[in-house]
Amino acid sequence: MAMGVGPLLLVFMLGLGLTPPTLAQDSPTYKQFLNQHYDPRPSGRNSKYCEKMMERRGPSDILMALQRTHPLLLLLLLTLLGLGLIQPSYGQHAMYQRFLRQHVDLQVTSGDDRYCNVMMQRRRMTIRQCKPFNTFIHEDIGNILNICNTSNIPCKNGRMNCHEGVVQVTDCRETGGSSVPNCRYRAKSSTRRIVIACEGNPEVPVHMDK
Ligand code: PAX
Repeated sequence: MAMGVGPLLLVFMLGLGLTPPTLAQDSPTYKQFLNQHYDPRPSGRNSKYCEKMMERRGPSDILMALQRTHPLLLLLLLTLLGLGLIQPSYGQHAMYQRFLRQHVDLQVTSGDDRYCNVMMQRRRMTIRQCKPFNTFIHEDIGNILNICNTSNIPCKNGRMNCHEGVVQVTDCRETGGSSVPNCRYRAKSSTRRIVIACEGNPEVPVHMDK
């Protein structure tokens, strides 16, 4: 049953030809490149798109940490993911982080016009344009997360992932005649009903609906 060298040589040549692309596709550098520079379906080419994508795809600590992680740890991570014991979602995590940045301030219980002027700038909502309206919630994060555990109600866009609760807030509304970089706001502090959209498992807030 002697096998000629021909077939072996063919397998060897195919291996040479096929292996590099496969390795390249698995390469963390290649994946990072795709994450940072590739978007097959852009939702727009304006500043809002850039801001959103930079937030979602910007330097990812998670990705970099993964690249340094030992393969066995990665295997463990994948096993846990497979078993459904952990369910992280990078996009969702970014949306939750954005919600915290834009809508949560535990430092105070109410704010005046000056508060809005400072906070809207500090929380990066006055970079390319003055965000017209924004609510800061002054409530423990546990209380805010608990709102996600209340019954589902319809959101403005018709989705059924909204929830309501009563919290202390400062609503910041842009005043007429204000413009970048001197965005000016009128504050209204109150204890009021808010509606937030939540996603994930466990559910976390990702959008302020009312
Ligand atoms: P957003 O930009 O509307 O939504 P905001 O707080 O910055 O929120 P991208 O990828 O950017 O499109 N979204 C949802 N995700 C999950 N589930 C539901 N139901 C849902 N609805 C929207 C942030 C992201 O959440 C997505 C949405 O597509 C975004 O993802 O309010 C305008 C802004 O004013 C704030 C909230 C809005 O900014 P609008 O036009 O909806 O009335 N705002 C509004 C506020 O701060 N306080 C308020 O009381 C109200 C009414």
